[in-house]
Amino acid sequence: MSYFNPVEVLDRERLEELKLERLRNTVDRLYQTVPFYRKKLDEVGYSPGDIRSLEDLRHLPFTTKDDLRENYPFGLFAVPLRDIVRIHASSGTTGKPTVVGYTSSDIRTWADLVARTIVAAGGTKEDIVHVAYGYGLFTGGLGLHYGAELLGATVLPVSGGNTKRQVRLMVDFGSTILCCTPSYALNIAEVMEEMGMGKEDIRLKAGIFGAEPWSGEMRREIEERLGLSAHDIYGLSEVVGPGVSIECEEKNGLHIFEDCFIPEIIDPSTGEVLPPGQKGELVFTNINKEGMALLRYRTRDISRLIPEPCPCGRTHVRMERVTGRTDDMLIIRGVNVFPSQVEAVLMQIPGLSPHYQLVVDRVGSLDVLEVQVEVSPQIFSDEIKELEALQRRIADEIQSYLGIGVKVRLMEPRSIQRSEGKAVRVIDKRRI
Ligand code: DLL
Repeated sequence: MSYFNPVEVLDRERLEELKLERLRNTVDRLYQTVPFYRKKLDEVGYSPGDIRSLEDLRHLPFTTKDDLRENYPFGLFAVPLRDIVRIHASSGTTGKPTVVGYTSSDIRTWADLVARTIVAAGGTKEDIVHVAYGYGLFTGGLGLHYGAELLGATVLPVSGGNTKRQVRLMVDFGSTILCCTPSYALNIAEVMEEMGMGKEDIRLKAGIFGAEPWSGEMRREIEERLGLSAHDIYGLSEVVGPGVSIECEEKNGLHIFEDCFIPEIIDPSTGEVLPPGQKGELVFTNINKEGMALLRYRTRDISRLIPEPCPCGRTHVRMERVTGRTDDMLIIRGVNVFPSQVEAVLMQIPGLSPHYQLVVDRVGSLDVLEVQVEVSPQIFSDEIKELEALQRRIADEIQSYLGIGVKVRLMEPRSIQRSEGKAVRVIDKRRI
């Protein structure tokens, strides 16, 4: 196994010491420098020096997205603005964007984290890293860019969109690592095939895909069509951006870089910390960030921690891939459904394409879920009878796996909008 930073294989005892020291420093510094945190910490009776063990973390207050919005734009920064060298923001579909600031040392730490992820995916300085995440306020493009440069790889800062050009560059320049959302990776595969090319025409060996949930079935489809090994990368702008965690070659959970972030899993309804291995909401505390460090940030992402050691040799704890968020869980007539669960069912049925959308509506007082999925061109030219049989099969399988009745609509090939960044999987008409 190769790794980028020896801290990735630090023995657990020393890692725990490092975490405790950094946690202490962070909390004391925030208490001194961020009025929002001083107030919150005063409310729980905290005084500097109170953190004696990592267990004490659970007595500290949570931070939420609303806290970031209420302190818009720079209220949570822990250093003067003159020390901030970069600002990113996540657009969010409602309300004000959430804003994050980085000092130059934060930018170096972040690049180091991302370099670790590229190495975990098998990358070296010999690679040509094709960055098709969006550049801009979104952290994906610049995040991967700085990490790949620090590693010493050759970076292609293509950004998202203009998919034919992506394919041409990939062929002409011989890109070996593709970084983009999994839905965009499929879009690229599709356009490449339409241009009359296949995986034998490109040199991709690995993909670093994240920023949205995706299923294991989707991974197999991307790996097959692009001829690469796909790695899941996780992160969120509030905490740093991409580089919070990554799948190693074992592809059995994502290593969280604990020298920078302390993860917890809580029960989203009570806020209680759950025992190791249980599923719940992921919470992160920044312990190695100057510009803006968050205490117990509630991500709304659902996962569980995998405490068992990983055969790859990295000592940092793993998290299970994020399959949904507490706020994109659909409740259909009382049953909890995540789009990724529907995706997993759809992708096991031959003749369907991986392009789908879920439309939720309320008819009278009843929630109705319509699953719209594209069929392959061969299926599309089949007899009506066969299409109806396929429709019934999809509805039956969703009923038996997820326990809900759905309406299924088979869509013409290429009729569902393709993603260039984060895919829109759900259209919820109930709120409109
Ligand atoms: O999406 C950062 C990122 C960029 C991660 C590139 C990976 C690659 P935000 O725009 O702030 O930041 O969105 C963060 O996206 O809370 C999750 O809900 C979701 N998300 C990110 N990575 C994954 C993943 C970037 N691998 C939000 N699997 C997070 C599932 C993911 N969901």
